[in-house]
Amino acid sequence: MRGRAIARMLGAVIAAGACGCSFDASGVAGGGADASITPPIDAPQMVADAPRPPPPPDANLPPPIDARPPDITGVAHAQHMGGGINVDGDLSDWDGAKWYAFSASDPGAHLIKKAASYSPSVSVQFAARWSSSTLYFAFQITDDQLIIDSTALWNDDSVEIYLDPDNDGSGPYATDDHWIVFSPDSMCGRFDPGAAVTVTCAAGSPGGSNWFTEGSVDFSSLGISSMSGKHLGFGVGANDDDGITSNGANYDGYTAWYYAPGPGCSTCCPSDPAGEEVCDTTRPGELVPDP
Ligand SMILES: [Ca+2]
Ligand SMILES: [Ca+2]
Ligand SMILES: [Ca+2]
Ligand SMILES: [Ca+2]
Repeated sequence: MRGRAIARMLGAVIAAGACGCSFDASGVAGGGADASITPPIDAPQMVADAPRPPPPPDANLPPPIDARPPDITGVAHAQHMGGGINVDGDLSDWDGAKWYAFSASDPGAHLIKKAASYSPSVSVQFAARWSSSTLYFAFQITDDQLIIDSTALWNDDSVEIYLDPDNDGSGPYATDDHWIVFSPDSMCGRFDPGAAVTVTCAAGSPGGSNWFTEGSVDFSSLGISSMSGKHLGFGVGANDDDGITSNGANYDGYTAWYYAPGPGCSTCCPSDPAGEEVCDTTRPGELVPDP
């Protein structure tokens, strides 16, 4: 189940609504290889760039913010919003946000299919903002079938984020690295082995099988004091349950907004040789602040 052991499943799910709950989760456990998973197809390829000489050292410059150079194709900008966002399932306070989009049917999408017969059929728009104390995220999901019938949030229609606050991209999840899932029924939870995070969420639907949600994560629970000057390791994924696998017991397709090419961490995801952002921090992109 692409690195997601059942041991993670319970206990870390909270009913959200803007409750500001803090919660903990059981640790990540490895599992046996899942032969039913089709390897990712057409992982995006880096375009080689001509090597450039490093700039001369400048004693007046601050040290690099992080160890990993930003990749323009994997960088999302979070806009500053002094008054913050009201996490109430009403996206009107996201007017003017900078939205990013990805789809399971994008050419070259990093797509993992749990069900061999899965037809790529989910697309996501997301945006991020930050205030003096909080990171906010909003998601708008277009889907052909909305399915919520499992205990584990990722086995239903859901979206998820990956946060590596110190952006070291070191591979295995450390205590500060987080995998947070948001569901269409205003549930959200963290399923990484690290320290607890404070997360809230509230979802809604414009009709049909489409849905949206917004959520918040407190800086203090991420070990940061501000987004100013920060580059966070950051990724977004979407789980699409279309009722195929075990009549909806499992997700049917997963796709990521950005999946860093390269060998990844060979030992981070024992149940998924390809490596996944839920267990390998070398895969996500970055979240950077707009002033
Ligand atoms: Ca709102
Ligand atoms: Ca679908
Ligand atoms: Ca399900
Ligand atoms: Ca679905």
